Amino acid sequence: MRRAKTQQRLSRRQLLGGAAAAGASLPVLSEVLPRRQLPGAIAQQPTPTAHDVAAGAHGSGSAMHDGFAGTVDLGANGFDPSEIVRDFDYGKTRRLASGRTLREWDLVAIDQEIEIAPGVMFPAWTYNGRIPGPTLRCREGELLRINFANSSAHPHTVHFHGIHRALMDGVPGLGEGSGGGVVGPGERFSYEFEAEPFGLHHYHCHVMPLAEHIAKGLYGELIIDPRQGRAEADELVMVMNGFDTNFDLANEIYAVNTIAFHYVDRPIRVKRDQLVRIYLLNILEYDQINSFHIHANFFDYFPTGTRLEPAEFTDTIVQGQGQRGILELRFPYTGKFMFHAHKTEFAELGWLGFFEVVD
Ligand SMILES: [Cu+2]
Repeated sequence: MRRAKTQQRLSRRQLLGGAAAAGASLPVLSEVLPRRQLPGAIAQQPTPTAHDVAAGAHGSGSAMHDGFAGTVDLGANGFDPSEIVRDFDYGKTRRLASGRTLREWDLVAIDQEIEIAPGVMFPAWTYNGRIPGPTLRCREGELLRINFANSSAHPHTVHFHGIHRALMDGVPGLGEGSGGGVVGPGERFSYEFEAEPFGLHHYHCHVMPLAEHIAKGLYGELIIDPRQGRAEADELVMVMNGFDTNFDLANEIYAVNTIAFHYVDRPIRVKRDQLVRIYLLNILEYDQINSFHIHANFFDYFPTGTRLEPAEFTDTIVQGQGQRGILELRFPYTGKFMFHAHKTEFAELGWLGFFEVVD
């Protein structure tokens, strides 16, 4: 088992090494172009993995901005990363007798197959039929209630990052006697806690084996806005993730918001000089780090979004799993600007996109 995994990882390194050498003569944007060289390298591999299939699926296209050949059937998936990137779910609110706001959402765990790169299917587990799950958004100090229903064939929970009682932690063994803990197939549980502290948080399933329950797709962002709010901006959600398509405990496909190279094919359009705010989360399983790099620009970085003053002004940040932060930037020039993991292996396997800056 371990040997097979090592071999597959080795073959992936070999693939990338050969590809990089083959792409060395390319003049610009060579970080994308080496993928074009992969089919030749794949021919030498004895046992094609799903990654090989994905890599081989793209042809020798002339443009550097089509990622893989072919397109993903977003309609069949039931979600579109171009919509997810600006989709904030404010739930339903009502005013309690105390004067406080109660904000409520429904989350359902569902087993479903999704296409993560052209022709590459993945047997996913989702919250509300999408990966990442809905970006839950609220304001500091509100009372939050998340009504979770498990429609999957497997036990799940929702574990929120934040400050709350143990019963509301979504962890197996904590609260089964009170209806909490593991939520079995067909069961329900409502998580209730106060929105604190303000910042960018997230939620994910916490059932064992934990790596599998996260890697299958059960995660999403939770944004708690500060009481005073933040400056008006074009706000974007980016969840850095990946997929282990051959179940060897290593990822074959990487992405931001699930679909490999999606924002290469469909760049994120933003306005010149407008403030852009990115809510960035790394939920990637199996790899130790992930990163975000913007070309031809710099951003203010607010780790976890829990302070209103930026901690750094940079063009590259690194996040371990579960780390997240808010990025703020403006684009002074029109044109296309690349963003990608500066873990370049991930960029070559799907975690790469473009902003298109317009007047
Ligand atoms: Cu789970």
